Amino acid sequence: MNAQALLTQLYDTPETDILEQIKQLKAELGDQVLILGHHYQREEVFAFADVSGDSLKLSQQAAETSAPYIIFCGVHFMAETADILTSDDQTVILPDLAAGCSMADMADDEQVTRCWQQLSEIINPDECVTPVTYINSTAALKSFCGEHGGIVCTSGNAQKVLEWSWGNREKILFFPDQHLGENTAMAMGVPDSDMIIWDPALPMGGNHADAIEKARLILWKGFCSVHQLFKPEHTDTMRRNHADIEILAHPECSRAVCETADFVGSTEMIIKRVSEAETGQAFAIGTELNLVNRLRIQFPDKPIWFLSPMVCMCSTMFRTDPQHLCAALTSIRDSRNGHQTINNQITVPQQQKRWARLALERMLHLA
Ligand code: CIZ
Repeated sequence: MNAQALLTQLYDTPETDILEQIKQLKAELGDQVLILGHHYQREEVFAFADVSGDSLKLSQQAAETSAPYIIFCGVHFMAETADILTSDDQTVILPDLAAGCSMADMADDEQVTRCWQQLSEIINPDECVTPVTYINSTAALKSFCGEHGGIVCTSGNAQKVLEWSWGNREKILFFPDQHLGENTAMAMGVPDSDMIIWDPALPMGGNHADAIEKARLILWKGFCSVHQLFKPEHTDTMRRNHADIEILAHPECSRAVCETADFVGSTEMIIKRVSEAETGQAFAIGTELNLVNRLRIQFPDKPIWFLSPMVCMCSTMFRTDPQHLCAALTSIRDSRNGHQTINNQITVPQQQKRWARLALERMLHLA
């Protein structure tokens, strides 16, 4: 049966049966398959993850596993990262190919190469700029960083990566998320006067030559469409309505929001902060809704609110549903039985893999 026909059939099957099929397929395939689940995944899928975590933890896991098949319940850049870090005889599968990341799409290879060329009209970027890409980026950009002496970062290690980068060269070009770069630099005490924004739609990113010469941090104008929905007013409302509430914000939120928060950190750091708090401590959390809902269930003794009154759910993370996970497992089983080829395999071209792996390995060594 082809992939589309299988999915159509699965959507006509009651969800309880699908969950049972996933359980059986997992048992049948055993250690041939490793399921990685990002914190932002919906509960029904997250429950089947062999390992769950943020992209840093999951990429470390991908680098270490010897399982021949890895199903990445996450988005496209995460599966690409897993393919870069695994060996050529391991197969990485993204259950729904439409699970992308709008932020990752805000910087492409052509735009970053153009930026590098424009910078070279003023400075010598290969001598004085470390390119740093957030892990939420395409393999092509990770490859760009590897080739130009740069590195990858996640929200869990951005400060370490910036320290490493400034240790090597005097300037950093940080893409695609302005906010992670800006919030991390602020926390490190970097003054505003050392940062400029690079708008890829404008010549020279919208900057004068003297500003580029002076800048230590060049921030790409990109953002997460979920985290940008949190506003400082949401913090004000929470503080007005709940005494002693702690506001936790993800560093992809705007600087204005992070400045109102008690704590800014990655998903792993947010989970740790909540788990280590005293019973009764209340929190309002500014990050993806699936994670906040999971924390509510895990810590019923700690009142937890979602920071925004609106629903801010990552629609692309939400795409991976039990039907797609079941189809991915079925495709592995059938291909092992010689009945069909694997569906939705993610394969990064070899010429990108080499440099992208170097940029990722630089990061993993720091961790
Ligand atoms: O690093 C990640 O996985 C992302 C996208 C966010 C976080 O803080 O975990």
